[in-house]
Amino acid sequence: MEYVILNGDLIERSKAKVDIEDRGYQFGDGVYEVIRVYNGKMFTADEHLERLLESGKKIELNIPYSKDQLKQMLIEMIERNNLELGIVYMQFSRGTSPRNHAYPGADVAPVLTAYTRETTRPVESMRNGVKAILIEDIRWLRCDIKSLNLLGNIMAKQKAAQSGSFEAIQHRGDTVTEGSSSNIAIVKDGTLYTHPATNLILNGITRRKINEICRETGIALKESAFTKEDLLAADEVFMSSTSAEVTPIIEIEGKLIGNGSPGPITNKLQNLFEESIEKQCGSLTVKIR
Ligand code: PSZ
Repeated sequence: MEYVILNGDLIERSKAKVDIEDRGYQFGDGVYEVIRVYNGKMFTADEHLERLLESGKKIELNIPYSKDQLKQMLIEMIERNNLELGIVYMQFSRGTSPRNHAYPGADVAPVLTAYTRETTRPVESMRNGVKAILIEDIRWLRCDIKSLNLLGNIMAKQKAAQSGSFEAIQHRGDTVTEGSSSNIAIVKDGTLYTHPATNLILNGITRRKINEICRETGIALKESAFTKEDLLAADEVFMSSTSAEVTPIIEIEGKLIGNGSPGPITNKLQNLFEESIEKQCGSLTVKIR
């Protein structure tokens, strides 16, 4: 039996129903998070839950739980479902009320849903790298919010999938912003460049961990925007996300990055990222190398 969270309750999945006038369903009016689970333990749960509460504040959606209450609920669901390796998905919509663009009154409570899913680590693509396309970033100007509205992101990802690529790297004019569901970093002459945490990108938890690793280990880091030309001329390119961790990008729009195989700094960051997972969640059975 698989259990999910609906509002405060852990219930059987088949019994969990949401209303057709849920604002998440009708307007994409809500916020969400995806948290990785390794060895039955959540990785960087505090950071994800803090970002969820912040996303809520940014859209004036009052999440009626503390970080610790949310964490406790998720832990119970993970244990009940015996999830060892996978993800937790959690979202808050602004609640259910007769369709009207303006927010409902304070009497309407947000709707919380969460579930677990088993997923392995994508070790093949982490080892060998993936292909990407370039696409104009047509999203709104609050990409820092982890909103349920993902049309721009999913249309970009679909374009990548149709052309046999794994990720779509978005750019506003000449400036590279982020992937459809990942942050993008490049390495040039030993320095790592990644778009600063502004309104134009989601400040990824994986991105933050990688930046922290750079600072701790003396890898030169510049949180400054780079162009499409910089991207194509980079020595190394990688994407980062909760699911993809650090995944090398070895080809963009049919052009090889460097010699077309994952670079040394990317490999080093993968190893150090794995170490930080193991520190929090215990030994990984399947490793990148
Ligand atoms: O399962 C998946 O494919 C996942 S889990 C998380 C993501 C994809 N992507 C998160 C994300 C994003 O959607 C955008 C637009 N930018 C950056 C990221 C990376 O954020 P973190 O590192 O917090 O997952």
